[in-house]
Amino acid sequence: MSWTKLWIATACLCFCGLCVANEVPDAFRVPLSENVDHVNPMIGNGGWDPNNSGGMIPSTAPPFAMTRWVAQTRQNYVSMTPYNQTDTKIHGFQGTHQPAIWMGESGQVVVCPGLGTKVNAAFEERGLRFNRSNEVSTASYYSALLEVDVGSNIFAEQSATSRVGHLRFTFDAKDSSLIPYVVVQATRAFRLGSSNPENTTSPIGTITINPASREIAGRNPERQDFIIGPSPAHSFAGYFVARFDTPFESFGTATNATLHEGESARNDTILSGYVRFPVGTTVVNVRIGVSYISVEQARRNLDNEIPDGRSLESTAEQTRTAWAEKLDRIQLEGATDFDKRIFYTGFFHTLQYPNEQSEDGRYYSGYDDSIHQGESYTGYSIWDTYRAEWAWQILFAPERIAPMITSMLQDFQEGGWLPMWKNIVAETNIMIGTDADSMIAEALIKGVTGFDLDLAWTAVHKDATVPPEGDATIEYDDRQENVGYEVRAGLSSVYSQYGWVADDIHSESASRTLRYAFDDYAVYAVAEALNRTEDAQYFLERSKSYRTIYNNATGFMEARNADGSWAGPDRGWTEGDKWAYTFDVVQDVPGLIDLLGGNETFVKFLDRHFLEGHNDHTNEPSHHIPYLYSFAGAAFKAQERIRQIARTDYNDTASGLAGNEDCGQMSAWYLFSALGFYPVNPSSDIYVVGSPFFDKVTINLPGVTKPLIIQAPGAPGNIYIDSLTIDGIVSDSPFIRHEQFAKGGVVEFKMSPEPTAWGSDAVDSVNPEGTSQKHLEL
Ligand SMILES: *[C@@H]1O[C@H](CO)[C@@H](O)[C@H](O)[C@H]1NC(C)=O
Ligand SMILES: *[C@@H]1O[C@H](CO)[C@@H](O)[C@H](O)[C@H]1NC(C)=O
Ligand SMILES: *[C@@H]1O[C@H](CO)[C@@H](O)[C@H](O)[C@H]1NC(C)=O
Ligand SMILES: *[C@@H]1O[C@H](CO)[C@@H](O)[C@H](O)[C@H]1NC(C)=O
Ligand SMILES: *[C@@H]1O[C@H](CO)[C@@H](O)[C@H](O)[C@H]1NC(C)=O
Ligand SMILES: *[C@@H]1O[C@H](CO)[C@@H](O)[C@H](O)[C@H]1NC(C)=O
Ligand SMILES: *[C@@H]1O[C@H](CO)[C@@H](O)[C@H](O)[C@H]1NC(C)=O
Ligand SMILES: *[C@@H]1O[C@H](CO)[C@@H](O)[C@H](O)[C@H]1NC(C)=O
Ligand SMILES: *[C@@H]1O[C@H](CO)[C@@H](O)[C@H](O)[C@H]1NC(C)=O
Ligand SMILES: *[C@H]1O[C@@H](CO)[C@H](O)[C@@H](O)[C@@H]1NC(C)=O
Repeated sequence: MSWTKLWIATACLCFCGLCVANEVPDAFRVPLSENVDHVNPMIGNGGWDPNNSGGMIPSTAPPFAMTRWVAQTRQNYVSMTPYNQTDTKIHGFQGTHQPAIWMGESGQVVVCPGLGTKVNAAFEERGLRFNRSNEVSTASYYSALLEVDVGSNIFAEQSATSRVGHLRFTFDAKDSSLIPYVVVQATRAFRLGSSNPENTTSPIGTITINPASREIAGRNPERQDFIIGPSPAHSFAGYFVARFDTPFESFGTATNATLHEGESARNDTILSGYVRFPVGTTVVNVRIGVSYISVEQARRNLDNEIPDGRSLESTAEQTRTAWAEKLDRIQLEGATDFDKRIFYTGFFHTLQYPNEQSEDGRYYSGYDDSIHQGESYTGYSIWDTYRAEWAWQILFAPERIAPMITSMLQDFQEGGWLPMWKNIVAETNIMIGTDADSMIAEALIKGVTGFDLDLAWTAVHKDATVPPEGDATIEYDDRQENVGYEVRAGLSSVYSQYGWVADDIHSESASRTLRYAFDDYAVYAVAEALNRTEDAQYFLERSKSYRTIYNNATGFMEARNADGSWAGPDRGWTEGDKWAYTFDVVQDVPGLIDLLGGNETFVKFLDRHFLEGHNDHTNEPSHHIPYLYSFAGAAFKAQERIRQIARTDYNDTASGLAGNEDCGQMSAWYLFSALGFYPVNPSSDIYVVGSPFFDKVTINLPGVTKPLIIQAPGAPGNIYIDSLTIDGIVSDSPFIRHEQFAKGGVVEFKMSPEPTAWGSDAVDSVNPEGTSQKHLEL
């Protein structure tokens, strides 16, 4: 018997039934939901480097949770997640706030069990081997068998609510020399960047231990990323209270590997607290409440969300119920298990962000470093998510949309601007443009109410009219440190001087010019929804400024300098190139087609884009491009490309996301595409029809009594559309209005194995009244 087999045999004796690879115990499959069973939280965690991976972690938490819990296999920082497929040891269970691989962590807490003659508190020493073949990871429950020594192990189980982690450790000691203990880490030395592993810093945190209440409480002021944002948030910290169900035998604090036996309070760097349990203790439950406000609030969160006496099974059931409530809204027919794993894991990903930031109706704001009344959200990469992720949330989490917008408006009041990439408690200035404008426009257009319309107008109008500090001289390069709010850097040069963002003054100039034109369209759409006719006219006009960087001589969008000269085809782009960005005009596709030479030329240009390998679905600027064929009378080519991308860029393995998940946008593309339509211009109510993937999809939209049924018999094998009827009315148009299905109904596709002429007469029929010019502004 090999060492490994012996270990497995031991595990089997103690935890029979759990040795079957990846079997979820029945107690953790309540309520029953096949859709939740199809979620594989490992999808998106693999990949050979962060740029080619989803950057996701197998975390346990309910939708939009403030904190997600994950087995920690390595230290996380900007560009590194806390769990990695290649690792063999677990160093604890982390309550993480890191929303995406590109962003920094802040205010986290780690809880690590141990079994031994001495307490291993240091990260490097406390890691325990585990075998991924008997690890269980679901949306609501995670478990792993941690190997201590031959014959001894710890079975670790995890669930969580939004602000409380629930861990259960079952200690199996081969003899009485091994003492069960748990370490709770407040602070660590963290890497300041990925380039230099030696460049670390360690903030001073706090640990207090109270044996009477069986609690370890603490404070962790770690805040990565802060240097790139304008808000120092001086008093920021993550607070926590870990409450155990088992009395302590002894306790102490630790600074890295050094133990301070019997000490009950300390402020220090690389700081932990530890508690030992009586020899022979088998099961220890610990619940860890977290807060951005205070230790007291962390304790209240604990008592509110997982009161004393609640079992891990009950916590997991509550969290699984929350997932089932969402995922069971869509039923697929004609989808394989492989398809369902991609689909429902994608759905799971789209409802993880943004994260709840408020606690009991109060929240800490890093913008003004103080506590406010209200509901708040954080953790959104708006440059990514305004595209389709937000449209998906408007459909499937409508109850959250007004509070999310109200939260952005609070950010505006406290920090002066709507967010761009708000990470944890404040802005980070990452990526370009003010696409929050589009999120507000889309919500208004799709009928969301319950937020302050005047304030919303003030905020988007400021985005569109007030340049950032030092606009004439500060470059606002990607992740530039020690600058103010970036917002529309270069705005002053676009409208008062050149008509474009000058490449010799600002970074990412050409991408910015295009983005600001779109954002102007979003502001137009807000003005239109608010009956501000003159403002609407003005911003609609400005939204055409994308034309200023079209170089007629080369046939591409190109960056320009202040003097009007072309800066070169490879200059001025952010996360894309002249190919992707020449198609970056979703607010006026007919205008773009004209500019590029008409339908036929445009279709040929799209063909070159795909055939020559320029489409890069791993990043957002390409996401809408396959759908553009439908605007030029070549819907069948859109159908081909969409199906091809779904095949090549998504699968059900850890490396199944070809690009970064980017807070749900990568999956939102798949989900909408699978249903058969996509919001190419999110500042509108129009979706572009693609090619539905499945025979039949039944959707129960929240708050809507009638189901939405999308029928496409034969779709798995037949990718082309022969005809479309919506509630019995024939449509020859590859465009669907939000109101055509938002109240339920039947969308029926007839599919074909061969390309058809359907969808070549588009722009006329999307405008059935034949009057309003605005419907042509697709
Ligand atoms: C996982 O770890 C391996 C080995 O250190 C590394 O090459 C890879 O980039 C990591 N994956 C991600 C997504 O960070
Ligand atoms: C990975 O992505 C980051 C952020 O977008 C970028 O700065 C970096 O250059 C990329 N690295 C590679 C090798 O593509
Ligand atoms: C993990 O368990 C599997 C299945 O029991 C076994 O084949 C494999 O060798 C184990 N791996 C390690 C690293 O122990
Ligand atoms: C360490 O990182 C900080 C923050 O990014 C940077 O300012 C500093 O120059 C780095 N120092 C070294 C020695 O790499
Ligand atoms: C912490 O302790 C571990 C284990 O002794 C050691 O490897 C590591 O270098 C220490 N870290 C610091 C920052 O001293
Ligand atoms: C830790 O720091 C806080 C705040 O300065 C202080 O109130 C507390 O007494 C300190 N605790 C210890 C054990 O030094
Ligand atoms: C805009 O005008 C329309 C038509 O008069 C009206 O129904 C709507 O309530 C107005 N909207 C706002 C926000 O004032
Ligand atoms: C662009 O070039 C074409 C032919 O090369 C010409 O017909 C057209 O007028 C030019 N358009 C502009 C705006 O210069
Ligand atoms: C381009 O194609 C669209 C979609 O079929 C059509 O509505 C439009 O009239 C065409 N434009 C021209 C100039 O033919
Ligand atoms: C998914 O499958 C694995 C294993 O076959 C491949 O290694 C990945 O490249 C693939 N990922 C994508 C996005 O297709």
